[in-house]
Amino acid sequence: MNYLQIAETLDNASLHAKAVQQISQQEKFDLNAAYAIQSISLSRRYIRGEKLLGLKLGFTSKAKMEQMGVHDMIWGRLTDKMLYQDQGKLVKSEFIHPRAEPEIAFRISKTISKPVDLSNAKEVVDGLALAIEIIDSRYENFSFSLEDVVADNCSSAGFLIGSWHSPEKQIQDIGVSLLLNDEVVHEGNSNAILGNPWESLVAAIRLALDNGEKLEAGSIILAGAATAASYIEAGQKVSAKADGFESICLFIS
Ligand code: OOG
Ligand code: MG
Repeated sequence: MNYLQIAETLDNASLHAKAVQQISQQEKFDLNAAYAIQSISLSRRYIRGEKLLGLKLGFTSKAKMEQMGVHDMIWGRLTDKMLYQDQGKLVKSEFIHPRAEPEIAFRISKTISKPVDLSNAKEVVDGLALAIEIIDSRYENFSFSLEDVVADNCSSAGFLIGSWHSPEKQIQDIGVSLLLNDEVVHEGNSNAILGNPWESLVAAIRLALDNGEKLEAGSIILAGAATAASYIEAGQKVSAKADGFESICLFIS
């Protein structure tokens, strides 16, 4: 299998907003190969000038696993090109078949050099925020195997972050929802994320350390959606709400 070629195919699919066939339908490959392809495709982005801003976890909730038919936690990378402003605009034609999902974001306070657990996770975080993630699988029909989606940087395509709050803010057991044109389309509870969204931070740090990925002050981690995702269309306003947080939104054109 030619990792370089597959990374190029996926990167081009994203650049030109044109879906490609699942890799797994052409060739068998394992998760190690998938993460290697992801890493190469990210190198192409870095060469074009994109900066790594942080990491995202995927399939940390049952709602997401069931929607996509995939049952293992995955991780991908977020770059500055993917970042949108709250109340900003997203041009749908720059994407293939984008979906939105509500997320919780952590901001790292200092360079991470060792794993954390639930008892000390807060010590490495200086901000918590509500976020929306835009996912856009580069595969036809938004369908993929676990290896396919990992190679495709876990469908990462965009994200926006609301205002940052103190790490003391409650993110456990809070209602989270996604709205299209101010109508709730998906509702969930933050504890759907690994039983406690802080577990996502613990897992992301472990994965980053295991994979030699740097987490420095200011890095952002998306915990994984607590609800299923919704397709978005031009003309829509997409918002996320969570108890205790100001709602955030994006306008699709
Ligand atoms: C993969 C990305 C999953 C999440 O929050 O679970 C993810 C996908 O659903 O295309 O971002
Ligand atoms: Mg997500």
